[in-house]
Amino acid sequence: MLIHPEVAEALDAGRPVVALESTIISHGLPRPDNLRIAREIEASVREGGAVPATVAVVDGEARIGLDDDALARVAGAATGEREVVKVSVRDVAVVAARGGVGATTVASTAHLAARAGIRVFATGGLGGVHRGARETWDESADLTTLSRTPVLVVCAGVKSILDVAATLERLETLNVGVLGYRTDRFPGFYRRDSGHPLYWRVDEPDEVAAVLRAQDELGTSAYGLVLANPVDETDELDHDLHEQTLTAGLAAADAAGVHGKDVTPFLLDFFHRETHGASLATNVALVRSNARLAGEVAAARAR
Ligand code: PSU
Ligand code: MN
Repeated sequence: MLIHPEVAEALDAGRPVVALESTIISHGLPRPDNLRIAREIEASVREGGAVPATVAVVDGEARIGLDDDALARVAGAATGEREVVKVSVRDVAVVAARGGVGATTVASTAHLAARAGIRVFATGGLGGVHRGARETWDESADLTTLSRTPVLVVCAGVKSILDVAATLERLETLNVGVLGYRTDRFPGFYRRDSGHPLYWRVDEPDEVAAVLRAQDELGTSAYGLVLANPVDETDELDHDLHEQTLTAGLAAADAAGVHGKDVTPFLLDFFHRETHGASLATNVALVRSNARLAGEVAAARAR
């Protein structure tokens, strides 16, 4: 692991740091806008009061915090760059051993962040249980990884492409707590409300910091925690557009026979194309909002 000097310095001094995943850059957002957006996400962490640490594998090295050149490579902007691999926990050692370039998912980012001593992590949406999982067994490794990784993930819930109810049940089984930020409803990524209630609501970053402290004292910080932050009302995707695109996207994935780790990128790309950029605007807005909030929580924790 190579920790960026600015990140290492902040960690040593007990200053706030927020980890960011990179699959969202390589596979979740369209090129070439993804590089600019990746920089904006980092800027949002700084606005919140913390140092950003985007995580990725570059030339076989697990990096915690990327310089501009590394960020560009993960975004696929460099000419002649080989395919950037989507790297989950099970893949990270293989890509590292081969000297490859890989973008880390929520699962592998959480793993590497915790290993580097970073507690707070921001992303767009958590992976979860896919629709039809009863037959396909497709459940994101994000869930099992969170069940054994001491990290707080700030996200806008899980995407509506997933089986949200089943995902919430699995989080319960896996001892992963879910806090709603200024909401009593589990957010639905592009939409503020997935239709599912939440048990715990927090209204200030200090409250989240207090929960993290209590987790440490009680030994439940062995498990991850989710801070679910709904997208701002003004950035929400239109209700009918969302419903139509979701139905069409699920049918298209089925017809194309998309499997395994290609499912999530396929559906995100479908949304971005079919909504003519509307879902992309929502996606960017919610990630930036999560990054900023994660910065505020990390800062509250450092105080
Ligand atoms: N949610 C998004 N955009 C993304 C992802 C999730 O809004 O790009 C990525 C994250 O990296 C997440 C991964 O960890 O998809 C989940 O993929 P899978 O379902 O294959 O585990
Ligand atoms: Mn999967």
